[in-house]
Amino acid sequence: MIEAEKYGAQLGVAIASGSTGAQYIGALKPGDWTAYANVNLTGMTKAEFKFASDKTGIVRLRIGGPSGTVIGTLNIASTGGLQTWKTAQIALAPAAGIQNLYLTFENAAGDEIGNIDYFKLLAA
Ligand SMILES: [Ca+2]
Repeated sequence: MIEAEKYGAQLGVAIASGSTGAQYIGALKPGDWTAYANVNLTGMTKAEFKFASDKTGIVRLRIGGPSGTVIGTLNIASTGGLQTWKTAQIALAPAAGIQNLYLTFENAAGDEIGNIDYFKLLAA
């Protein structure tokens, strides 16, 4: 599991913690990003995200940079609130080896898209 708030670098995001004490990233606006260095993608076919949102939005998982190749896309719909957490799995495009992973965020109106607690890469 990769805690979203344990990034190595970021632009524009904030770390917060909820009533359970779990930390997460928020203030996820279009153009913002987080980076996670040296993640082994060999054999990984899916990713699971834990998130909470009161809006719709898109999270893209990229390799190499904030404009890098997209290997997975999570479409967020409102979970019912910014502390109403859900998990969802997405398919990953094949990408082998140790890579620098980035999360980027999109919302058509330019709004913040919610909060992310963690993501996991899954081999099956
Ligand atoms: Ca977390």
